[in-house]
Amino acid sequence: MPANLPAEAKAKWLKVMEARTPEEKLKALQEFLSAVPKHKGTEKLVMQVRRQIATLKREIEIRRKKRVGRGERFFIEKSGDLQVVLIGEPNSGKSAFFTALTRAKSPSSPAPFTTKKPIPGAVCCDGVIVQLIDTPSIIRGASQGALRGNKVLALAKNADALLLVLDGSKPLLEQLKTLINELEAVGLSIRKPRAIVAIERRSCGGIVILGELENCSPSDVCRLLREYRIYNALVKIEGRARLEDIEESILNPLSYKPAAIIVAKADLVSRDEVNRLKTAVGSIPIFEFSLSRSFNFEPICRYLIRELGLIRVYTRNPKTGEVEKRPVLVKRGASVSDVAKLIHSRIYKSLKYAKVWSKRFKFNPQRVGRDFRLEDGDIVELVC
Ligand SMILES: Nc1nc2c(ncn2[C@@H]2O[C@H](COP(=O)(O)OP(=O)(O)OP(=O)(O)O)[C@@H](O)[C@H]2O)c(=O)[nH]1
Ligand SMILES: [Mg+2]
Repeated sequence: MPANLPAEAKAKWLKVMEARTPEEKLKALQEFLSAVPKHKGTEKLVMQVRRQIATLKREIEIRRKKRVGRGERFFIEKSGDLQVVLIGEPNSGKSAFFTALTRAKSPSSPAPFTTKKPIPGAVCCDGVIVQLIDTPSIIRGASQGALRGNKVLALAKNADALLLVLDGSKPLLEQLKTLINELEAVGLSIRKPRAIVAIERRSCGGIVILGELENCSPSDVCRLLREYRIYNALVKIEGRARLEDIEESILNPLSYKPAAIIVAKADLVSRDEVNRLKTAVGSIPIFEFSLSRSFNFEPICRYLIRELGLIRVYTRNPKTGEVEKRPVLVKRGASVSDVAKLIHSRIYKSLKYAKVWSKRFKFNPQRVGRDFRLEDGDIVELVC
């Protein structure tokens, strides 16, 4: 223990030593770290504590996964094009929202915890079928298993996207904070990171970096990884990563889960509350829902598709000229042959060219080759 630490930090260190469970120890270490002054003299200590925190988080996550595996299963098999899970505190209005949008029924009542199990339903938007899942409510401590919240969070992890349902009759930011904290505790972030960094540890081969760096060099990254005793790894970067993004992915690896916010019971919400929420969430969209008004799901669907990096491509039958109402969802940047591969291996193999109808063309259709990159909303006729 360095002698020059302030008394507050020393007292917090005692708490670390007294901690009995990994969760207590993690909390105590985090509090200790925030009490340590950050300067050259404490650099090593800070690094060491951060490493301990990262290891503990990994251990807790492994134990939590084992716990989730026990007892009744909440898992719901994916169907349709996207699986979207509702997450919210008790009585926030999830089931009322779910029942208004889908043909499935999920009882809604003034008593909290009415929903006991996840319930799937479906919504169709522009031909895209979204599987919506109503869930039991979560409370603070859900990630630690409170009221089986860990199972609901496991559903969130498996989903393609989330809708965070906030009760419009209650303070909105507090609810959002609880939901974000619980999601982050299981490794999910609803904020789009500047860069997505994945570090795959390997047994040999040194450090290999795939992707772009900003304000740092590959040797800075290697030095940083060595400080965390990572000598062999594949570092995959989507976007442009700074050194702090790489460090964050070691200390607190969060995976991005696209999400939108639903302010339910909008008939009871205060405009000030909504404005405060808008300022706080930045680019995450907010939609207001009330049982007394109709609701359009399409803007949500379009937003989630975009955030997931997908595009909708509609196929046209060459014989009948009919355009399929259900689009094929493919990764942004997909080519004509990627779509052909999804439809049938025979079509993929014998594909000669395609005709494409697109908003970006002056004249439609245009004849294009296999490698032509498609865009959202394009209509494609595959010619074999
Ligand atoms: N005024 C108003 N009340 C609503 C609205 N939507 C839901 N409620 C009421 O809010 C209460 C809770 O709604 P639920 O849909 O059951 O909420 P939940 O999030 O599913 O709650 P649990 O599953 O019990 O945790 C019910 O009494 C609903 O009638 C709304 O738009 N306006
Ligand atoms: Mg419910």
